[in-house]
Amino acid sequence: MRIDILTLLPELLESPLGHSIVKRAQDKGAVDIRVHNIREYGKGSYRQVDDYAFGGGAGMVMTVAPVFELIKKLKAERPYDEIIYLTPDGERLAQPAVNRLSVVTNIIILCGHYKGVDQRIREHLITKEISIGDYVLSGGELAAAVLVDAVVRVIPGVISDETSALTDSFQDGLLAPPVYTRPEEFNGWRVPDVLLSGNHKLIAEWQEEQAMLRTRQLRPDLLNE
Ligand code: 6GU
Repeated sequence: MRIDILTLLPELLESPLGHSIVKRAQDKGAVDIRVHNIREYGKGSYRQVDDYAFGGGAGMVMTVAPVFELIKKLKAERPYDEIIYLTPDGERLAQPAVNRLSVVTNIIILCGHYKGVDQRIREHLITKEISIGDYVLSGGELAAAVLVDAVVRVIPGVISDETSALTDSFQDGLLAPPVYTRPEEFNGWRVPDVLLSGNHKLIAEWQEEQAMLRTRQLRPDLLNE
């Protein structure tokens, strides 16, 4: 899978893409992530990439031309399955959409800044608009890091223990059950006996029950869909 991220702040993406599972996935060749600085496609010697909004109002708006040129160049090199714009007014991200994106070949992710991008970019170039939740971030970069992390970890083969990503919270529509590790007792706090029993059938039943209990308690909305 190839992911091209278009941003005015490439530095913001360095650390999230350079560690842990996302880094290992790149090292393995499971994903090829390229970060492009939109400013390199800006106009004039100042490399201008934003301008005042027509009709007034607060804040600068990202201009069409630099984003257009960059997307045109990329599209000439390969076909893209989706060109995603990250914006608080997009469709709220959830696991099913993450899973679908993890099996496509090429995507572009556009990070907006300032007051957003000229509407004509959204109308003519973007195929999908995604939000990561009902709150406003200063720009799309942190949302891009979230989206890429979520997608990359479910690309088949990225997590070595094949079942690991499949047992995440949300993968079966439920929250994940609690987990424990050594020691069996700390400070008088004991690990549930069933997990030490060695009875795999009983353990699986307990985990299912706990997942259901947790979901009913913490996220009943997940059960009513
Ligand atoms: Cl994708 N972008 C911004 N700027 N804010 C957000 C968001 C995205 N998702 C939630 N808030």
